[in-house]
Amino acid sequence: MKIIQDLYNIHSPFKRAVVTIGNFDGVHKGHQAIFQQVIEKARSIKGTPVVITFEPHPVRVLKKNGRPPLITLFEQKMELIAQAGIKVVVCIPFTEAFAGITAKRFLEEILIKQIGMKAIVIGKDYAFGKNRKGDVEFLKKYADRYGFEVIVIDWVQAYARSTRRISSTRVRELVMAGEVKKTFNLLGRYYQIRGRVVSGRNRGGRLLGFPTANINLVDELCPKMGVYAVTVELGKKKYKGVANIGYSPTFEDHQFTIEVHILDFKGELYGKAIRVNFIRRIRNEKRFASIDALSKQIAKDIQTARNVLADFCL
Ligand code: RBF
Ligand code: MG
Repeated sequence: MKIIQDLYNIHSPFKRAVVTIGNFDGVHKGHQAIFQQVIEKARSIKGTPVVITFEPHPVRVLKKNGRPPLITLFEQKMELIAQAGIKVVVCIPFTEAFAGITAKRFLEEILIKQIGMKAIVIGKDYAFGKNRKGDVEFLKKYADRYGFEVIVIDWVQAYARSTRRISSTRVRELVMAGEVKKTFNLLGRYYQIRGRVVSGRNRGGRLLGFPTANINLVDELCPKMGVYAVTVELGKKKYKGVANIGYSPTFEDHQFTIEVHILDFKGELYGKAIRVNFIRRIRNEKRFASIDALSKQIAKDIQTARNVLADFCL
């Protein structure tokens, strides 16, 4: 998949571009369904499946204090879109100036001239451009003049109504409520965080007998505090693990940490890139009367995680 950063890097229109536009945070099943339509249409006209997305997320620009934690940061979002089978992603840097572009200019100058759009797939509620003028009705009005087809998707919504609306907001709610198991149905995968292993208090191994890798998160959605069964990815290798998110209230320093104990693992992790998939919530974080009591509980958590993950092929 080709990732094109900014519009000036498009040197010529794509061959019969079939386009969809959106933020696609989380690349959830609703997004995936839209991508499948784009790909199918592209196949039928021997064209190019193209996703147009924005970076940073528009709400971060439009709402001054709004920094909603993201479900997928840029790198993961691109990986997931590529996995879906999209061939080109155009990332438009979202600025206040860009937000002011009218739907008509966006259509004529960007979608038609630069991208070479021959079909567009959009959800029936979607709209782009200044004051959200670029909706389904708008697109249909210009379809003949500019020679493109409008494919409106409403069954994403229909499917969602029968279960519960699939939306990035719903995914965020579930993750923040610790309901990581349920996110699987919306994402088609488990919720993942990515980060680097940073140095912690060097207490886990020494004091408790369970060394942990501490992870720094930037801008990313963090599950509710507590203990989880997880899988861990280090480069190409996968492991089982238990994660603790919180302030370790048994101790006095009250620092927020996301830490993972990797099962059956020995080795140095500082500075390494790490990915953690949240499979099941095990319990709330608690304050223990003694370090020994905490150690015993962690040993039980590890057993719980082993049971939960017993059927997982890594
Ligand atoms: N610390 C607590 O104070 N309360 C807990 O309930 C707690 N549960 C944990 C569960 C697991 C599986 C792990 C790996 C750690 C847990 N911790 C908990 C954090 C522990 O205090 C921390 O790993 C060490 O203090 C090292 O930073
Ligand atoms: Mg640690």
